[in-house]
Amino acid sequence: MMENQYYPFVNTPLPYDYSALEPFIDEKTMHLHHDKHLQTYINKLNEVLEKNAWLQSYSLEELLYNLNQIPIRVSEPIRNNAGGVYNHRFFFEGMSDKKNNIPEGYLKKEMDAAFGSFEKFQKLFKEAALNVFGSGYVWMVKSGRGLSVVPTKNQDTPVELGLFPVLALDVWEHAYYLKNYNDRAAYIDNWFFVVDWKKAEEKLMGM
Ligand code: MN3
Repeated sequence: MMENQYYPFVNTPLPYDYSALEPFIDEKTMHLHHDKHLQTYINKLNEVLEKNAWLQSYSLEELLYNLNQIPIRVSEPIRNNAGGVYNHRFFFEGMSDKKNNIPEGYLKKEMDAAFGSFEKFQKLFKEAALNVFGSGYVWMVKSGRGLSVVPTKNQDTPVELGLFPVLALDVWEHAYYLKNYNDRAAYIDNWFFVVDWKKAEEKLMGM
């Protein structure tokens, strides 16, 4: 489970060293991404909640799940900034220095049922990631119909769609331009080497 689910939000440390994902994702990008980009979402989320104290008892996921019950003046900055915190934490937690591991056990069984094979999943996921226009994420999510691949725009989350996220890939340019410039395909290929499939299986099993 993610730590620090309630206001005031703090930038919890990465679950690995900044250089742990080298050579696939570089240390400088990880510093920028975690310490600058995620920190900004945390600061802005705290600012919104400071001015709207009635929302301070909501967890991060509750804020996102209940967006349509929050007045639009507040729900837009919540969508962007609570989403930015949730999505980045999910993305960072889904990677590890266990390079080149593959889905196993229950996760493999569910993925094979949904996509046919790991190779077919990778092809589908990569296509979806390349097709995100502008900024956003690609997710593997669980719903009543099993696993599927779903893109989201900006800092929108699958949580507000009632979907259960298992795996996230951040395809905002800030996630890769220092290393891969505008080559999103190279970034996606590199990311596959550092996906923590054990963590994805834990998410799937609700652990
Ligand atoms: Mn990002």
